[in-house]
Amino acid sequence: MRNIAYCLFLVLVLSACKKEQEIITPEIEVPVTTFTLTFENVMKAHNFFQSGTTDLIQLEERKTYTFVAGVGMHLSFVTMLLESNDLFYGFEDKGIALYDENGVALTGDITSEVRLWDAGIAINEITDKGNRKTSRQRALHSEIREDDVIQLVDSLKDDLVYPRPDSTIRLSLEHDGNNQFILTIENISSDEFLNSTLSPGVFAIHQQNKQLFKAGEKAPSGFDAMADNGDNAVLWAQVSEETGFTSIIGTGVYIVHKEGNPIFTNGEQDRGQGLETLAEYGNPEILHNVLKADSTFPEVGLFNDPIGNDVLNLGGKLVPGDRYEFSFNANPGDYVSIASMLVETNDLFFAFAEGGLELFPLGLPLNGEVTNKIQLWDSGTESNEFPGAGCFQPLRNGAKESTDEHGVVQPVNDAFIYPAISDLVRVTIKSEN
Ligand SMILES: [Ca+2]
Ligand SMILES: [Ca+2]
Ligand SMILES: [Ca+2]
Repeated sequence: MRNIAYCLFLVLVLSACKKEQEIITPEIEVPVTTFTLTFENVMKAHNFFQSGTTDLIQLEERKTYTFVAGVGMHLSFVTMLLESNDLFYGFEDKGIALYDENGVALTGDITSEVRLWDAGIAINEITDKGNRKTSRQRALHSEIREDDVIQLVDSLKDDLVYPRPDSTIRLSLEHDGNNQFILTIENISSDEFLNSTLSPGVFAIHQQNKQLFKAGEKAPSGFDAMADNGDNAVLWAQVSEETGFTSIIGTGVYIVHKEGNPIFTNGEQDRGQGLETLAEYGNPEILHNVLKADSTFPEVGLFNDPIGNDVLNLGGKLVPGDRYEFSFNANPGDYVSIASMLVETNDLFFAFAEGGLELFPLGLPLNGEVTNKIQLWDSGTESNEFPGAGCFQPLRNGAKESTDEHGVVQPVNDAFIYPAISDLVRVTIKSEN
């Protein structure tokens, strides 16, 4: 229902005339303006948190790859066995869990997790000697296509003998005690079983429900070029496109106010009114109650009812693609301030610049996109970790005690890289009266 209220607005007319002249004070009715603010999560729901390429690895060579991963994340990789038609190494198709249920990182020799897969692209031939050069394979592939699905070589119904993974490749993991891993891939193949180079490949860090490939399905198109001539460029283009930071956004609080900073002051410590809980856990209740208790603020509210495809129903939190919409009344001279957590961080929140958003610039009600007025703030109450992977961040913190930052509220300024604000949220405001 359209909310229209009216108030009396006194216009004071200052007279330059003589004192005894009567001051005219006409009463003019000025309608209260209703604003609707839309706060949208525009992040891409990436399949992979991090990814990278692996090199061509010759006999007796070893290569290392560094990546960051948080509790709950999995590692997948793919490298073709060049002395074959379309065989490749990987883990089980869901990847391997990088941490156990107690949050302990997987380290040491993980070769026993490696599987030899058939990409289903080419008919397999004997792989015992070095007569399956990639140049010849290309010709074979163009004529004979297996046109089948990815499956473990163990389940193939042919008479060929395939080398065990641990006779050809060795993988190990190191962990720095925080969230950085080093993966080592070593080519240990020999004439005894199969002497083969490992093709340039791809690795990816992802959640449990994401995969680099799927058993029983056709190989992704990039597998073709890898099987043909060890070219990982097509697969890498796909994987890197699907890689990046993504996050839900916490339920938030809004407040209409006059000039000033009702929620925080740039460069000063958090006031202890609930911003810490909002910024660290995405819970705005305490801050909302504190602001609501102050009768000088007639318009204080929560935004916690996403519009869109919130099938996950994460307690009102905002998944990529969804938006909040909320309305409030305001008069000339009013500002609006908001605060809402970027959940895949320790204590970062979205807010307008200090002092809020001016709702009547030049006396006219504000309309249009205001994303460029939004900043990502650090509440200074918890030490920052790698965005999306830190063990004290809400989706991974379990019962762990976080580290107090003893800092001040300020625009985020740490060692990590964050997407541009316009790649995280889109904020628009619409007025009517
Ligand atoms: Ca095959
Ligand atoms: Ca912080
Ligand atoms: Ca804290």
